[in-house]
Amino acid sequence: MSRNTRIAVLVGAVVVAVVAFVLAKGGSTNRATHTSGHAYIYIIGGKPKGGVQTLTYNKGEQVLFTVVSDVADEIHVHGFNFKKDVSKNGSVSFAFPATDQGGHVIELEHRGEQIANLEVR
Ligand SMILES: [Cu+2]
Repeated sequence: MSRNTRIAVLVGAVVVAVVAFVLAKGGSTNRATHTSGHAYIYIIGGKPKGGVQTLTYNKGEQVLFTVVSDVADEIHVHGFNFKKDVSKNGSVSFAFPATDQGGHVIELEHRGEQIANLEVR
């Protein structure tokens, strides 16, 4: 290898490492996104598995999601202001038309824990 080739290989390796780092970092900070259809939110120890995911629906679509929880609480869909109780190790489903555009917090009401973000666009 010539000196220039060696430098090129080194630079290439650094670029690959930086890109891998940025992708890995982006992967951990970006929230999981679910677009349309039936979404599932799993609550483990009172926290959403995999972090707070964003459920994205187009205006006019049917919002449909199920919360499976290992703790008893009340599920509150802000904005739409729907509330349903979930029992320990139970599940509850919500189905309603996506009428209100914008971001709406879904939370475990009693814990004040956000479990998802409902995005209507
Ligand atoms: Cu609330």
